[in-house]
Amino acid sequence: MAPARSPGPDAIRLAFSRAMSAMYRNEVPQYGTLLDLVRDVNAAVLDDDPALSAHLARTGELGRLGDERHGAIRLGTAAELSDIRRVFAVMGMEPVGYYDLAAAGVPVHSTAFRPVGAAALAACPFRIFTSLIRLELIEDAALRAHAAAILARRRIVSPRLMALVARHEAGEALDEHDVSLFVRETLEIFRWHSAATVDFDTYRRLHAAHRLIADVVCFQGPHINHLTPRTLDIDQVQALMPAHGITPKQTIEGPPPRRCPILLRQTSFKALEEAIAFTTPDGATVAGHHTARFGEIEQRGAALTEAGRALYDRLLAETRTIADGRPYDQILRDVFTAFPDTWDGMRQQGLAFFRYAATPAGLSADAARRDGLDVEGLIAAGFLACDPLVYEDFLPVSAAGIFQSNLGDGGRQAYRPSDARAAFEAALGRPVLDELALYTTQQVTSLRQALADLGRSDL
Ligand code: OOG
Ligand code: NI
Repeated sequence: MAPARSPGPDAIRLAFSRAMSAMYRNEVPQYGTLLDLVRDVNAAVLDDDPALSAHLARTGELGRLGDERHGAIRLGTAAELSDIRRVFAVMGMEPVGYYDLAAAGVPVHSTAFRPVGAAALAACPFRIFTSLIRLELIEDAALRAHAAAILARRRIVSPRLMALVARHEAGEALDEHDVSLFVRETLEIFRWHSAATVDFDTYRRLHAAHRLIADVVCFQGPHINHLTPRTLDIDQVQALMPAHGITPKQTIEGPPPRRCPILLRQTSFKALEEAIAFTTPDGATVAGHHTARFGEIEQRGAALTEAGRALYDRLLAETRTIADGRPYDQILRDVFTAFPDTWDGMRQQGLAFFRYAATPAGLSADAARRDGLDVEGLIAAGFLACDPLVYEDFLPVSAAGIFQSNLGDGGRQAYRPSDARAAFEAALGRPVLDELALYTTQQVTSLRQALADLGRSDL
């Protein structure tokens, strides 16, 4: 008998990402509307801009665009974070980066689970922004203990799923049947539950401590709270949303619109007020409501180096201190004129990461013409091409803005700064990967290969 085919992590991730999208489309109709709008705008942009199309085809982004999305979940305990890390590992998703949102008044800290290699990213870049609630930030000790006790009772990952994960960890290949079970069981973790696991009074008290705490503690599991498609023109989608019955938040988070896009621009909208059934101590149910799920779109640009990121952070901070009566967008654009807006400028100043490749002209040129040129000389001569690496991660200030836009008033509180990263990594069961190191590796590997192709291993 021929051995059963074993889908690899990329195929499992793609299948899961599609299943998640289908489930969310069913649960949140506005998400479906948004997907259609984004697809139409992307098609129009590609039609109008052949240079952009060619660029995206060269970098592998065109092929993945229709399936590209990120989601977000919020977990309650260290054990949940560790279990989820093991489940996501089956799909080739690793924790990248540490985001301390408490600094921005939101009682969570987070990482992004995503694929890391160039081939895996091209196959399916599905990412999940994963937050762990920080109960230690609840001031009322009795309420804190109550919340911890409620969370200690729930299991978000089924024994069947953990058995599959354990087989994967033991080096066993999962066959088609195992994989479809894996996708089904994993999807269950993130499904919406319209019945709370607590009585209304507990919900109300936790809600008063912080809405996010109620969202995490009072339900059966960590429902997916948004799925975000990638658009090629966020300003256009934002402008078209109202005509499709969607009201976006007022400002787009992140950098201003630019000729050479950098990092990540995002905007969100409130999706639903959900009817919830709460229990009462005598077993009856009471009707209430809760808002948790929303919609979001993102536009991705180039990954920035440490220097580029420092410049971005400085300009963004400067923008936020100016209140001179002009609209925020205009101040943002003005302040960001200090950030070079050409690929050559950003490369020469070491602000963005690039992927390098030898060009056909470079490969066929005389060695005598290539020798003696440095990297910039090879680029100027047309022997070496480079494309910016797309930013695959998230931005803490933007994430705080996305959280807050869906929390209503009182979403921001003052928390004392702390070094919670070590506790987060201990809960996770491993350190998070450093995103700058990942981009550096991609850049260095591609440059080394390109120079070797040009016979210039001396550089
Ligand atoms: C996550 C908010 C952050 C993003 O895209 O920056 C986020 C959440 O609301 O759970 O998704
Ligand atoms: Ni998001």
